[in-house]
Amino acid sequence: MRQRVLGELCRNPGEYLSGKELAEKLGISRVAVWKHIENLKSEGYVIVGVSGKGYRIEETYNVLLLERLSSDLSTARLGWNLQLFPELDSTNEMAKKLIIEGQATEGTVIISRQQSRGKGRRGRSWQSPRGGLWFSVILRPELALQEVVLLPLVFALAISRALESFLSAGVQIKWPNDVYINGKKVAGILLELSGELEQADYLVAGIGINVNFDRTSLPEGVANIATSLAEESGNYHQMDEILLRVLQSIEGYYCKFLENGFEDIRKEYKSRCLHLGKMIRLDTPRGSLEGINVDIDEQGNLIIDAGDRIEHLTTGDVALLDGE
Ligand code: BT5
Repeated sequence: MRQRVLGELCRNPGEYLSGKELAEKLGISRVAVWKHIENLKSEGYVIVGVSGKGYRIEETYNVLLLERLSSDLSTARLGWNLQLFPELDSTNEMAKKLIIEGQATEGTVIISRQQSRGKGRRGRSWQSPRGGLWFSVILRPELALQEVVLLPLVFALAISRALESFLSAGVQIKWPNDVYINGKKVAGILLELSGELEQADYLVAGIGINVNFDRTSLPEGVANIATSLAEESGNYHQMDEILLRVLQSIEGYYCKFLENGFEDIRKEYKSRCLHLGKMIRLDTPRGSLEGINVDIDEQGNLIIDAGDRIEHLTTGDVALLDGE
């Protein structure tokens, strides 16, 4: 019902709807309307109530309406089951819980308006305030592990393509799966698996996109390296449009990858890498390596020419060296 209250308010942006009108439209009591509005406000929706006039919603760009999303979604595999939560610790954790409980199916998408313990890779944390798009897609591809590890690269490419349609700036990738605009991180991906190593059972692709908040609202260390779509484009973006575009793009590249493998999209992936041909340092759990990033190979490894040797590296964090 709360989604229906939101729907009515969003249908008349900038206008007041009285409690009586809302009650009549929704077939519930005025007290029930009031309670739903109070709950929505506590979830962070900006609803202004003026006595004698009624209720008006602001910041409609941050509202996700499941009914509208489902009817506008043109994907075949992903997003047919959309679940929206006001707050979760982590959408990936919720997705994994569904998998353990046997309630998971490929294409289920878990979205949360904010996360209290958003996760990055290798135990790092992901800041997830309201105004961002935080979601996880449950997948069940028949892929061997060496192919699964390519999926974050595939998704990074898909997300960068989708976001580019909302901006005049180019969207780049920092290997393996960070999405950048103007040298700052706008989106990240965390892929987690459940099942046997040989054949992953379910995969959870967690995706975080900074959409409508100012990076200065993030903690200092993160604010310096992050950006958001709103900041880069100078205007707020309708959250559901971004989600639809990103899901469509992910599905497109995912299907392409399942059919033809990574080789088919490697060139496009490389063309977006902000460090290709540049001097970089790769920080890995086993130490750091400096050199020129000369290529990305068919297995998705980063190839570094360290001067005295060529290395193919499977994991790590890329840093551009000064002057690059
Ligand atoms: C990532 O990790 O980039 C993966 C982020 C995945 C987040 C999504 S949100 C939905 C789903 N549910 C989850 O719990 N997670 C996924 P990594 O490459 O390790 O980057 C983490 C680092 O990025 C942190 O150590 C910070 O330096 C920085 N960071 C944290 N929050 C950020 C933000 N909102 N925007 C940009 N950078 C951020």
